[in-house]
Amino acid sequence: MSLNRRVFTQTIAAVGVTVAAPAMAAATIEVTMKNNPKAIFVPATVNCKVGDTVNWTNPGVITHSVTCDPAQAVDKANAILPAGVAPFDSGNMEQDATYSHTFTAKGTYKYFCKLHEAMGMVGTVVVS
Ligand SMILES: [Cu+2]
Repeated sequence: MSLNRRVFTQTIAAVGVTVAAPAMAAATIEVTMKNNPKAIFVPATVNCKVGDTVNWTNPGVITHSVTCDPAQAVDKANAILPAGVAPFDSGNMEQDATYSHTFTAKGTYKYFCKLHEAMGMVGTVVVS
């Protein structure tokens, strides 16, 4: 009986460690929309972990969007989501607008700006 009790205690301790790990350090990564010399996301590629948030800011006077929705893309290669993940879209972002999205599934996300997709205003978020 005492052996079973010790094993039980060790199991609880192990579970405690496992539960504690994901609670640490969810990060927020900043991406800026820039207009010069052309409309781009900076940085164009972001690497993050499950649970992290990406925060986009549009500091300029030209309207942009953060759109990760194949239904709205002219070129479907510009809007890629991991299987089963719902599309997301900031809508139009005027000057000083911000938009945040928390990534809860691993995979590669390709998104674009609805107004400047044809100019190559595209970005990538890789979630590991
Ligand atoms: Cu744009």
